[in-house]
Amino acid sequence: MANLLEEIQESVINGQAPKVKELTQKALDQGMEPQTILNEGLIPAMSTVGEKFQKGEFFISEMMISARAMYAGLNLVKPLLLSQKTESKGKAVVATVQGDLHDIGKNLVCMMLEGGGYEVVDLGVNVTPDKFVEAVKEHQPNFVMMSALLTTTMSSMEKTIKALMENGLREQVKIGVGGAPVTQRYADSIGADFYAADAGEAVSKANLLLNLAAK
Ligand code: B1M
Repeated sequence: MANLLEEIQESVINGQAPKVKELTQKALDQGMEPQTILNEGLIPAMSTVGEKFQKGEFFISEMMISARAMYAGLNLVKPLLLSQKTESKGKAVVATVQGDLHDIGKNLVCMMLEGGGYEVVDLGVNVTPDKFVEAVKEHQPNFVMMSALLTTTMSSMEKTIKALMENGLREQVKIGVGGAPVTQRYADSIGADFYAADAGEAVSKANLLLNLAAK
Protein backbone atom coordinates (compact mmCIF):
# COMPACT_ATOMS: atom_id res chain seq x y z
CA MET A 1 0.00 0.00 0.00
CA ALA A 2 2.79 2.42 0.95
CA ASN A 3 4.39 1.70 -2.43
CA LEU A 4 1.19 2.65 -4.18
CA LEU A 5 1.18 6.02 -2.42
CA GLU A 6 4.80 6.55 -3.44
CA GLU A 7 3.89 5.68 -7.05
CA ILE A 8 1.01 8.17 -6.93
CA GLN A 9 3.37 10.87 -5.66
CA GLU A 10 5.94 10.07 -8.33
CA SER A 11 3.35 10.17 -11.10
CA VAL A 12 1.96 13.53 -9.93
CA ILE A 13 5.50 14.95 -9.82
CA ASN A 14 6.16 13.55 -13.32
CA GLY A 15 2.87 15.00 -14.56
CA GLN A 16 1.45 11.64 -15.71
CA ALA A 17 -2.30 12.27 -15.41
CA PRO A 18 -3.51 8.91 -16.86
CA LYS A 19 -1.14 7.02 -14.54
CA VAL A 20 -2.30 9.02 -11.49
CA LYS A 21 -5.88 8.18 -12.41
CA GLU A 22 -5.05 4.48 -12.81
CA LEU A 23 -3.07 4.28 -9.55
CA THR A 24 -5.70 6.19 -7.58
CA GLN A 25 -8.38 3.80 -8.84
CA LYS A 26 -6.15 0.85 -7.92
CA ALA A 27 -5.66 2.22 -4.39
CA LEU A 28 -9.42 2.70 -4.00
CA ASP A 29 -10.10 -0.82 -5.33
CA GLN A 30 -7.67 -2.17 -2.72
CA GLY A 31 -9.71 -0.44 -0.01
CA MET A 32 -7.46 2.52 0.73
CA GLU A 33 -9.27 5.45 2.39
CA PRO A 34 -9.80 8.41 0.00
CA GLN A 35 -8.46 10.68 2.77
CA THR A 36 -5.19 8.68 2.88
CA ILE A 37 -4.76 8.93 -0.89
CA LEU A 38 -5.28 12.69 -0.63
CA ASN A 39 -3.11 13.38 2.42
CA GLU A 40 -0.32 10.89 1.81
CA GLY A 41 -0.28 10.74 -1.99
CA LEU A 42 -1.64 13.71 -3.89
CA ILE A 43 -0.95 16.63 -1.52
CA PRO A 44 2.69 15.84 -0.55
CA ALA A 45 3.48 15.43 -4.26
CA MET A 46 2.53 19.07 -4.85
CA SER A 47 4.87 20.14 -2.03
CA THR A 48 7.73 18.36 -3.79
CA VAL A 49 6.74 20.10 -7.03
CA GLY A 50 6.98 23.45 -5.22
CA GLU A 51 10.43 22.60 -3.85
CA LYS A 52 11.60 21.65 -7.34
CA PHE A 53 10.28 24.94 -8.71
CA GLN A 54 12.08 26.84 -5.97
CA LYS A 55 15.36 25.08 -6.78
CA GLY A 56 14.93 25.89 -10.47
CA GLU A 57 14.49 22.21 -11.38
CA PHE A 58 10.88 22.81 -12.56
CA PHE A 59 9.40 25.55 -14.75
CA ILE A 60 5.85 26.91 -14.52
CA SER A 61 4.73 24.63 -17.37
CA GLU A 62 5.85 21.61 -15.33
CA MET A 63 4.00 22.89 -12.23
CA MET A 64 0.85 23.16 -14.35
CA ILE A 65 1.25 19.65 -15.75
CA SER A 66 1.70 18.28 -12.21
CA ALA A 67 -1.37 20.20 -11.05
CA ARG A 68 -3.38 18.63 -13.89
CA ALA A 69 -2.08 15.19 -12.89
CA MET A 70 -3.13 15.84 -9.29
CA TYR A 71 -6.66 16.66 -10.46
CA ALA A 72 -6.81 13.29 -12.29
CA GLY A 73 -6.59 11.63 -8.86
CA LEU A 74 -8.55 14.27 -6.99
CA ASN A 75 -11.53 13.86 -9.33
CA LEU A 76 -11.76 10.19 -8.34
CA VAL A 77 -11.56 10.70 -4.57
CA LYS A 78 -13.81 13.78 -4.52
CA PRO A 79 -17.19 11.99 -4.91
CA LEU A 80 -16.21 9.53 -2.18
CA LEU A 81 -15.32 12.27 0.27
CA LEU A 82 -18.54 14.08 -0.56
CA SER A 83 -20.67 10.96 -0.06
CA GLN A 84 -19.93 11.22 3.67
CA LYS A 85 -22.04 14.39 3.63
CA THR A 86 -24.57 15.06 6.40
CA GLU A 87 -27.35 17.71 6.73
CA SER A 88 -26.43 21.38 6.01
CA LYS A 89 -24.77 22.96 9.04
CA GLY A 90 -24.20 26.39 7.59
CA LYS A 91 -22.99 28.29 4.55
CA ALA A 92 -19.48 29.34 3.55
CA VAL A 93 -18.31 31.70 0.82
CA VAL A 94 -14.85 30.49 -0.25
CA ALA A 95 -12.35 31.96 -2.73
CA THR A 96 -8.74 32.57 -3.64
CA VAL A 97 -8.03 36.27 -3.15
CA GLN A 98 -7.33 39.00 -5.70
CA GLY A 99 -4.16 38.54 -7.76
CA ASP A 100 -3.85 34.85 -6.92
CA LEU A 101 -4.66 32.04 -9.33
CA HIS A 102 -3.80 29.01 -7.18
CA ASP A 103 -6.91 26.92 -6.68
CA ILE A 104 -5.94 23.41 -5.59
CA GLY A 105 -5.92 24.20 -1.86
CA LYS A 106 -9.07 26.32 -2.13
CA ASN A 107 -10.84 23.50 -3.99
CA LEU A 108 -9.83 21.06 -1.25
CA VAL A 109 -11.22 23.41 1.39
CA CYS A 110 -14.53 23.57 -0.57
CA MET A 111 -14.57 19.82 -0.92
CA MET A 112 -13.91 19.12 2.77
CA LEU A 113 -16.52 21.70 3.81
CA GLU A 114 -19.12 20.09 1.54
CA GLY A 115 -18.13 16.68 2.90
CA GLY A 116 -18.49 18.11 6.41
CA GLY A 117 -22.07 19.19 5.75
CA TYR A 118 -21.65 22.83 4.73
CA GLU A 119 -23.25 24.58 1.80
CA VAL A 120 -20.40 26.14 -0.19
CA VAL A 121 -20.43 29.14 -2.51
CA ASP A 122 -17.16 28.90 -4.43
CA LEU A 123 -16.28 32.27 -5.97
CA GLY A 124 -13.21 30.91 -7.75
CA VAL A 125 -9.82 32.60 -8.01
CA ASN A 126 -8.56 36.21 -8.25
CA VAL A 127 -11.56 37.43 -6.26
CA THR A 128 -11.62 41.14 -5.44
CA PRO A 129 -12.76 42.54 -2.05
CA ASP A 130 -15.84 43.98 -3.83
CA LYS A 131 -16.84 40.52 -5.09
CA PHE A 132 -16.59 39.14 -1.55
CA VAL A 133 -18.81 41.99 -0.34
CA GLU A 134 -21.40 41.30 -3.05
CA ALA A 135 -21.35 37.57 -2.25
CA VAL A 136 -21.89 38.15 1.47
CA LYS A 137 -24.84 40.46 0.70
CA GLU A 138 -26.32 37.95 -1.72
CA HIS A 139 -25.70 34.64 0.08
CA GLN A 140 -25.72 35.67 3.78
CA PRO A 141 -23.12 33.05 4.73
CA ASN A 142 -21.95 32.09 8.23
CA PHE A 143 -18.35 32.03 7.01
CA VAL A 144 -16.03 33.77 4.57
CA MET A 145 -12.90 31.71 3.87
CA MET A 146 -9.99 33.13 1.93
CA SER A 147 -7.03 31.34 0.39
CA ALA A 148 -3.69 32.92 -0.64
CA LEU A 149 -0.62 31.10 -1.91
CA LEU A 150 1.58 34.07 -2.68
CA THR A 151 3.17 36.35 -0.10
CA THR A 152 2.27 39.21 -2.45
CA THR A 153 -1.45 38.42 -2.38
CA MET A 154 -1.84 37.94 1.38
CA SER A 155 -2.57 41.67 1.71
CA SER A 156 -5.75 41.12 -0.36
CA MET A 157 -7.10 39.25 2.68
CA GLU A 158 -6.73 42.34 4.84
CA LYS A 159 -8.27 44.51 2.11
CA THR A 160 -11.24 42.14 1.95
CA ILE A 161 -11.77 42.29 5.72
CA LYS A 162 -11.63 46.11 5.54
CA ALA A 163 -14.15 46.12 2.67
CA LEU A 164 -16.53 43.94 4.71
CA MET A 165 -16.14 46.34 7.65
CA GLU A 166 -16.79 49.40 5.47
CA ASN A 167 -19.97 47.78 4.19
CA GLY A 168 -21.20 46.94 7.71
CA LEU A 169 -20.96 43.20 7.05
CA ARG A 170 -17.99 42.23 9.23
CA GLU A 171 -19.97 41.27 12.33
CA GLN A 172 -22.36 38.96 10.51
CA VAL A 173 -19.67 36.52 9.30
CA LYS A 174 -16.78 34.56 10.78
CA ILE A 175 -13.69 35.01 8.63
CA GLY A 176 -11.14 32.23 8.10
CA VAL A 177 -7.84 32.44 6.25
CA GLY A 178 -5.35 29.88 4.98
CA GLY A 179 -2.81 28.96 2.33
CA ALA A 180 0.88 28.05 2.45
CA PRO A 181 2.34 31.48 3.42
CA VAL A 182 -0.47 32.35 5.88
CA THR A 183 0.09 31.89 9.64
CA GLN A 184 -1.93 32.23 12.84
CA ARG A 185 0.06 35.35 13.57
CA TYR A 186 -0.86 36.89 10.22
CA ALA A 187 -4.51 35.95 10.74
CA ASP A 188 -4.46 37.71 14.13
CA SER A 189 -2.75 40.78 12.69
CA ILE A 190 -5.47 41.34 10.06
CA GLY A 191 -8.38 40.61 12.41
CA ALA A 192 -9.49 37.28 10.95
CA ASP A 193 -11.51 35.02 13.24
CA PHE A 194 -9.46 31.92 12.51
CA TYR A 195 -6.54 30.42 10.66
CA ALA A 196 -6.53 26.85 9.34
CA ALA A 197 -3.37 25.03 8.28
CA ASP A 198 -5.23 22.57 6.09
CA ALA A 199 -8.65 21.80 4.68
CA GLY A 200 -9.56 19.45 7.52
CA GLU A 201 -8.77 22.13 10.09
CA ALA A 202 -10.92 24.63 8.16
CA VAL A 203 -13.88 22.31 8.80
CA SER A 204 -13.06 21.57 12.44
CA LYS A 205 -12.58 25.28 13.24
CA ALA A 206 -15.84 26.15 11.47
CA ASN A 207 -17.60 23.46 13.54
CA LEU A 208 -16.08 24.83 16.72
CA LEU A 209 -17.20 28.39 15.96
CA LEU A 210 -20.73 27.25 15.10
CA ASN A 211 -20.92 25.30 18.36
CA LEU A 212 -19.72 28.32 20.33
CA ALA A 213 -22.29 30.56 18.59
CA ALA A 214 -25.07 28.09 19.48
CA LYS A 215 -24.19 28.23 23.22
CO1 B1M B 1 2.72 28.64 -7.87
N1 B1M B 1 3.80 29.28 -6.37
N2 B1M B 1 3.05 30.32 -8.83
N3 B1M B 1 1.72 27.83 -9.29
N4 B1M B 1 2.78 27.05 -6.86
C1 B1M B 1 3.83 28.45 -5.17
C2 B1M B 1 2.74 28.87 -4.20
C3 B1M B 1 5.30 28.74 -4.61
C4 B1M B 1 5.44 28.55 -3.08
C5 B1M B 1 6.31 27.86 -5.38
C6 B1M B 1 7.73 28.05 -4.89
O1 B1M B 1 8.37 29.01 -5.25
N5 B1M B 1 8.23 27.14 -4.08
C7 B1M B 1 5.51 30.23 -5.09
C8 B1M B 1 5.05 31.31 -4.12
C9 B1M B 1 6.20 32.02 -3.44
C10 B1M B 1 5.67 32.99 -2.44
O2 B1M B 1 4.99 33.92 -2.76
N6 B1M B 1 5.98 32.73 -1.19
C11 B1M B 1 4.70 30.25 -6.39
C12 B1M B 1 4.87 31.20 -7.42
C13 B1M B 1 6.04 32.15 -7.25
C14 B1M B 1 4.02 31.26 -8.54
C15 B1M B 1 4.07 32.27 -9.70
C16 B1M B 1 4.30 33.73 -9.28
C17 B1M B 1 5.14 31.79 -10.69
C18 B1M B 1 5.44 32.78 -11.81
O3 B1M B 1 4.59 33.06 -12.59
N7 B1M B 1 6.68 33.24 -11.79
C19 B1M B 1 2.68 32.08 -10.36
C20 B1M B 1 1.62 33.01 -9.75
C21 B1M B 1 0.33 32.99 -10.51
C22 B1M B 1 -0.75 33.73 -9.72
O4 B1M B 1 -1.35 33.16 -8.81
N8 B1M B 1 -0.94 35.00 -10.03
C23 B1M B 1 2.39 30.65 -9.99
C24 B1M B 1 1.62 29.80 -10.77
C25 B1M B 1 1.36 28.46 -10.46
C26 B1M B 1 0.65 27.52 -11.41
C27 B1M B 1 -0.49 28.14 -12.23
C28 B1M B 1 1.70 26.95 -12.36
C29 B1M B 1 0.22 26.36 -10.42
C30 B1M B 1 -1.21 26.56 -9.85
C31 B1M B 1 -2.20 25.62 -10.46
C32 B1M B 1 -3.52 25.68 -9.73
O5 B1M B 1 -3.63 26.00 -8.55
N9 B1M B 1 -4.55 25.35 -10.49
C33 B1M B 1 1.19 26.57 -9.27
C34 B1M B 1 1.45 25.58 -8.28
C35 B1M B 1 0.86 24.21 -8.52
C36 B1M B 1 2.23 25.85 -7.13
C37 B1M B 1 2.69 24.87 -6.02
C38 B1M B 1 3.76 23.97 -6.63
C39 B1M B 1 1.65 23.98 -5.41
C40 B1M B 1 0.45 24.72 -4.77
C41 B1M B 1 -0.55 23.69 -4.37
O6 B1M B 1 -1.51 23.46 -5.08
N10 B1M B 1 -0.28 22.96 -3.25
C42 B1M B 1 3.23 25.88 -4.91
C43 B1M B 1 4.32 25.31 -4.04
C44 B1M B 1 3.82 24.85 -2.67
O7 B1M B 1 2.83 25.31 -2.16
N11 B1M B 1 4.55 23.96 -2.06
C45 B1M B 1 3.42 27.12 -5.67
C46 B1M B 1 -1.11 21.86 -2.81
C47 B1M B 1 -2.29 22.42 -2.00
C48 B1M B 1 -3.13 21.24 -1.53
O8 B1M B 1 -1.77 23.09 -0.87
O9 B1M B 1 -2.64 25.34 -1.63
O10 B1M B 1 -1.19 25.12 0.46
P1 B1M B 1 -2.23 24.59 -0.45
O11 B1M B 1 -3.57 24.34 0.38
C49 B1M B 1 -3.64 23.64 1.62
C50 B1M B 1 -3.43 24.56 2.85
O12 B1M B 1 -2.59 25.66 2.61
C51 B1M B 1 -4.82 24.90 3.27
O13 B1M B 1 -5.58 23.75 2.92
C52 B1M B 1 -5.08 23.18 1.70
C53 B1M B 1 -5.26 21.70 1.72
O14 B1M B 1 -5.04 21.08 2.94
N12 B1M B 1 -5.52 26.07 2.70
C54 B1M B 1 -6.50 26.69 3.42
C55 B1M B 1 -5.43 26.68 1.52
N13 B1M B 1 -6.29 27.67 1.43
C56 B1M B 1 -6.99 27.72 2.58
C57 B1M B 1 -8.03 28.55 3.01
C58 B1M B 1 -8.55 28.34 4.29
C59 B1M B 1 -8.06 27.32 5.11
C60 B1M B 1 -7.03 26.48 4.69
O15 B1M B 1 -9.54 29.16 4.69
C61 B1M B 1 -10.03 29.08 5.97
